[in-house]
Amino acid sequence: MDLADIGVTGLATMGRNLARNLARHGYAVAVHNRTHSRTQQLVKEFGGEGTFVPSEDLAGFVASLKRPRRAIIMVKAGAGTDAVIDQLAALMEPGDMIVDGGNAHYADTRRREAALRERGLHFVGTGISGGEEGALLGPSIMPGGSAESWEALGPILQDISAKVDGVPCCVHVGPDGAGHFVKMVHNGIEYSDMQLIAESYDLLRQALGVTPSELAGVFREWNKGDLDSYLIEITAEVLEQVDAETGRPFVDIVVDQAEQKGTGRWTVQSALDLGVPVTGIAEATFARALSGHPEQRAAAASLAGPDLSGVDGRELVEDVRQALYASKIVAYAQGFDQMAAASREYGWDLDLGAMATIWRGGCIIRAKFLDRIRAAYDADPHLPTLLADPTFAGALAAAQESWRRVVTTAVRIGVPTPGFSSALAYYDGLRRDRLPASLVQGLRDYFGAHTYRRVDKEGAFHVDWSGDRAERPA
Ligand code: NBP
Repeated sequence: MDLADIGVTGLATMGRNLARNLARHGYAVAVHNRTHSRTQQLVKEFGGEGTFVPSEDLAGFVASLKRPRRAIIMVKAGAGTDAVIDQLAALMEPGDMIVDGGNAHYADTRRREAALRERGLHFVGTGISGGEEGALLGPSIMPGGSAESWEALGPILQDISAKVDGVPCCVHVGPDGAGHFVKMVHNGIEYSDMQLIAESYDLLRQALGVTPSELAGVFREWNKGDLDSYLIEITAEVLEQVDAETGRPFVDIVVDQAEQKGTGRWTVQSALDLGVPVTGIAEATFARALSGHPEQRAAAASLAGPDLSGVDGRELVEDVRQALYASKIVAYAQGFDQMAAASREYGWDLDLGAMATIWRGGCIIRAKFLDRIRAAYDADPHLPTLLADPTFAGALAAAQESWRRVVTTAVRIGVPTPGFSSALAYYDGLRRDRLPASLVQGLRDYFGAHTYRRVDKEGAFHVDWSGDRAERPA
């Protein structure tokens, strides 16, 4: 039997397309799936695209791989992944590599990497973005794991990844769980991007009374400027779609309850642990949660609201464009802060500019905008916040009047825009000279003797609030 260069186990949508991508690039690909019919189907339908080496069981799959072995797992994240890792690890030898390309939680990846390292195996938790089409035509790939495994896997992964200006959308992100962490934040930012787009659509439709297909034209126009991105492009397509059965706009026949698979929630949970305010991602996650409570929405439907009329539509479209761009800058700044914080916490030494580079193609948040983020980190790799980069600071300055008008209008006519509002609050919070956190500290010292620091001298202090109210060093 010919030995395969690399293997894929788990041949549902993603695994099958990844295997085909590898085969189309000239690699001999070992293929396996728990239910063998999927493997047979793949070879039957796409066998002509390259060299596939099918196996009915995992032992055969492992035996068909060249040493050191490279096996990619593409199964449903969770217990299934642990089961497959255990079975593979039992069949492998020191130096072999197990790649998990599913959407695993980075903490699971850290645990799995440490356990397999003990056994001399490389475990490479890898973020893969781009959905079904990306997996086949070139995804953005975010591998973690050891430097040694990157040497053996990097060239193959870069080969099958998306390319922008000839640059592969794949770098070695960092050790252990770094790849899955970065993929998680990517997905969190994706939530935020979509929420901001949805708010733009909703506000313009409610305020101006325009049709979805008219708004498709607005998004198409926006896609020619600063907002040029995959998500804006497909927003125009979705808004233009008409339901064949009813003749109504497609967006009006879709149940308005957004689902989530959990990566947005993970991003927010991790941000809470790291102490990083990712308000854009949190609001997007909560907005989906709010939409998913029909019983509460029905009960609240008759609550009082303001009059929708009286909106001056002349400037609103451009104002919303500016608000969308400014809020997007904030969302990305927050996501990049979260990656920087995790990098410090886990010792990953993440190259933030490189993360922007590998998201430029293949993935869902691909956008021209990412070139500007990369340039910002090229200019200053230790930038404390993306908002401080001169290009972004200038864009925010240019947008802020529009942004404020949009939030004011939304509040006045009762259209919820949690993404725009929270992004503006973050912007205003970060730029403040003095924050009311000083009062919070005073209250904490009053009721809990939590102490405070002074602006004019070193040390911690406490006021004897229930006694003479004199300050004493703590
Ligand atoms: P699914 O997430 O739907 O998983 C189905 C695959 O998992 C099938 O091959 C199934 O085998 C296998 N599997 C399960 Br379920 N439990 C198993 C077990 N205990 N042992 C062995 N195999 C098991 O597939 P997908 O949509 O192709 O996604 C694969 C991974 O890629 C997931 O982690 C997903 O989160 C991630 N991902 C998906 C996308 C996307 O756009 N869909 C994008 C990026 C990442 P069977 O055929 O025998 O049931």
